[in-house]
Amino acid sequence: MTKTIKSTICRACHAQCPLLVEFEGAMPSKVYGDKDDPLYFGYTCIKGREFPAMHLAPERLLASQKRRPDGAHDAIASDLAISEIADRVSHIVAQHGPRSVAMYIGTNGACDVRTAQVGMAWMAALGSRMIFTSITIDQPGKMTAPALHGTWLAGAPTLAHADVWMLIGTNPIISMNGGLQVNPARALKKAKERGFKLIVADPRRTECAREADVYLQCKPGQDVPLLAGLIRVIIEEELYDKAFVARETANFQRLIEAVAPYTAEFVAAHTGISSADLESAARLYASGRRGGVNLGTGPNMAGRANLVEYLGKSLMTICGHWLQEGDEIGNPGVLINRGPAIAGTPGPVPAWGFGMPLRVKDLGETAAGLPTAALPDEILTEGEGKIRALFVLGGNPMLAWPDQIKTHAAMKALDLLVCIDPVMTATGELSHYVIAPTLPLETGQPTIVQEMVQGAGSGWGYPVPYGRWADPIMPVPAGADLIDDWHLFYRIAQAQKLQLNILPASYLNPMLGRDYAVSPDMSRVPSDDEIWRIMLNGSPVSLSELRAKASDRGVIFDRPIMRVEARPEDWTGRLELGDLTMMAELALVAAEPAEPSPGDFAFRLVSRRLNDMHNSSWHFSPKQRRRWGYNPAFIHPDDAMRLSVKTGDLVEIRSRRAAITGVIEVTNDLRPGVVSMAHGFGKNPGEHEDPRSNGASTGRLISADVDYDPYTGIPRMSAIPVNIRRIEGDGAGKG
Ligand SMILES: Nc1nc2c(c(=O)[nH]1)N[C@H]1C(S)=C(S)[C@@H](COP(=O)(O)OP(=O)(O)OC[C@H]3O[C@@H](n4cnc5c(=O)[nH]c(N)nc54)[C@H](O)[C@@H]3O)O[C@H]1N2
Ligand SMILES: Nc1nc2c(c(=O)[nH]1)N[C@H]1C(S)=C(S)[C@@H](COP(=O)(O)OP(=O)(O)OC[C@H]3O[C@@H](n4cnc5c(=O)[nH]c(N)nc54)[C@H](O)[C@@H]3O)O[C@H]1N2
Ligand code: SF4
Ligand SMILES: [Mo]
Repeated sequence: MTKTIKSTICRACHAQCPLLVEFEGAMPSKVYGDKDDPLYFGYTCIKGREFPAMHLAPERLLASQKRRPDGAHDAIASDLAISEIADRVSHIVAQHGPRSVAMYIGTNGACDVRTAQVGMAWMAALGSRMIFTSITIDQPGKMTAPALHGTWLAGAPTLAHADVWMLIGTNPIISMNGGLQVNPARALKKAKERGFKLIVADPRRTECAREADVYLQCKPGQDVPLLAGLIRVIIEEELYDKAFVARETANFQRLIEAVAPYTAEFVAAHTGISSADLESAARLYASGRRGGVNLGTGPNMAGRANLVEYLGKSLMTICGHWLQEGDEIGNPGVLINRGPAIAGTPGPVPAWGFGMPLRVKDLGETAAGLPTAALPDEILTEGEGKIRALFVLGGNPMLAWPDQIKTHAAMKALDLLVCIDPVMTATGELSHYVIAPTLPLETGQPTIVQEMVQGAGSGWGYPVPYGRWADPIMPVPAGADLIDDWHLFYRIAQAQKLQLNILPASYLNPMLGRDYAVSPDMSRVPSDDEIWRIMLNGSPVSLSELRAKASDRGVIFDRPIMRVEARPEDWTGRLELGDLTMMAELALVAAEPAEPSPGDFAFRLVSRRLNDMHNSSWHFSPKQRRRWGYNPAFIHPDDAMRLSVKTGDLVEIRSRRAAITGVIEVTNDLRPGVVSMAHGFGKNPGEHEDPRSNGASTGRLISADVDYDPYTGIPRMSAIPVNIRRIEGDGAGKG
């Protein structure tokens, strides 16, 4: 059989690594990285190498599904499904108004930018603002903190231009969570060769922690004391950038006073980090001329997302670690327009308290969007404005949203639940319709996702003007009835006689993108080429140029060099170091006791990612299951001894909310007293569960109603107090 090699981009996560796929006939036989790629240098992971095979997986839906009254699903022609859904939505809107229709954009909805943009255009045409995303159950502080602190327009240095970096509760070598660039292990090695220093704080000795110059194995849920302690040392030892603080910030004095209670003793008692280690981390961080701080899901989920990210930004600011006048901007933009590179900030903007209020828990719009953790309440609370229809774009609420029990009740209460998903998921099982989509390697795509994430933190996005287009390399399976995800919303709009106005993805700020929005001729569905032209309308490099120059391999485009400009003399914006809400929260934490009272739950369950799995996606891949098809409950050997358990044993993990069955994995990497588990596993409540085959839902242990953030609604999803006890038997049974 003839062998052909095709080049494409992986989209099993947001990192968009180049893949070379060998085909024997129609079957992908081998997948590897492209060593000659000028930025990724051949990097791939097992999820990416399995990605082409997933397109042909027997579990994949080849037709859309409609739920029968008995709960089972039958195949339905996509044309019919779309017209039935359009009718049901029109009926719901006629009876209850547009607000009764909501949309949830999950990780794969966000990665397929066309679906998110067309979906949002349809919601706007319908008149509903009820758009939710995974950001508010992920790292909401990434959006709220820059609002409270002010965004530095020049941005942060990339890894290549920094001397020092701090990672707190994030492990980008595995997660690609940003900061260390694409091919993070290589980028880190190169930086270390020229003397770059790394500080890592995590209760788990992660892949990044192994590379750290200073590693702090902190207690989970204590990042506020840790960060406040670091800031206090830097201020007390006068290691901060006095000129920058004087020139560019406001209310430094408030910060000085607010961190004063975070003495070395206080920090040691709360975080388990000695004063010597705290000081060496603070001194090392402040010694750099340019640096970055990245916080990940750990600290954002452990109770104080806004404050930890705010302190992370403040730490960078007092050290003057942002890019300064004359510094070169690594990536002036290829598919995304970068804002002006000015050494200044417009100052803080509201992080909440604007836009559309929710009906529940006094929550509303925030800089991170609407609070997803409160969406079940919006569905379950009777009265005007109740949400009755939900569209899920490449997400899986049943295995992702906190408080699985409440989410289950909400999903069952909907008049219409539609998800677009290539497989029958836990959420799909409860859906009235599951729309079966084409997959990324069957349609063309550019490297827009990895470029889009640039706003999320220091070192995120591409460090250089890299771009790539990938043509489809696999045919849609023969006999399948699939649609490109975005067609669903476009065709519902057609059926409802709505005119769409589609914003491009080339502007991160929708206000700036407005001028490039396109109102297509609704009498027909745009072609693939047309929709990408709409997405890239106004982009620095056009779709035609991208295709012409970068179809086989990624290219570093020859873009004019961009340097940070001085701000005008009369500029008034300042970085806010003393936001009053954040200062009040610092005072609250300073009054918290270090140890939980006796009788409290003995362990803290922390979140983590597994190398071989991405959230709840593609868990059936035999290669990705090689090590674990489930989500092990990692604990320290001392804890295993105390609980009389060994690797492979079953335990009950009980929180105040519920209990799940976990499979023990003993590891030296964890801090004692901590149990570490990935999310996205298990089944719906009440279904037959086998912990050794499907794992368990950590979301079931979470309550959305206690210990939640008063602005973004995110409840405690890491550092959850739990108890663990050994159980006998195979652990299979009703969840
Ligand atoms: N307890 C706990 N809960 C958590 C977290 C945690 O750490 N702990 N993490 C949170 C975080 S960070 C996030 S982002 C959310 C994730 O929240 P979600 O995005 O809701 O969940 P995923 O599991 O990523 O769902 C992805 C879905 O996309 C489908 N899919 C895969 N490929 C494609 C495709 O090409 N097209 C389409 N249409 N669908 C596709 C998959 O089958 C899967 O059903 O979960 C959050 N929940
Ligand atoms: N392989 C793989 N990659 C992924 C994903 C995946 O499921 N698998 N998911 C993707 C998604 S949706 C996201 S949002 C990103 C997330 O990316 P990251 O945030 O980098 O996720 P993790 O690798 O879990 O790193 C979080 C770390 O926080 C630590 N931690 C937990 N609680 C605390 C705490 O209270 N304080 C501190 N300091 N640390 C704590 C955990 O031990 C863990 O090492 O990863 C993405 N990439
Ligand atoms: S890191 Fe993400 S994009 Fe890269 S190969 Fe793995 S799954 Fe694919
Ligand atoms: Mo996430």
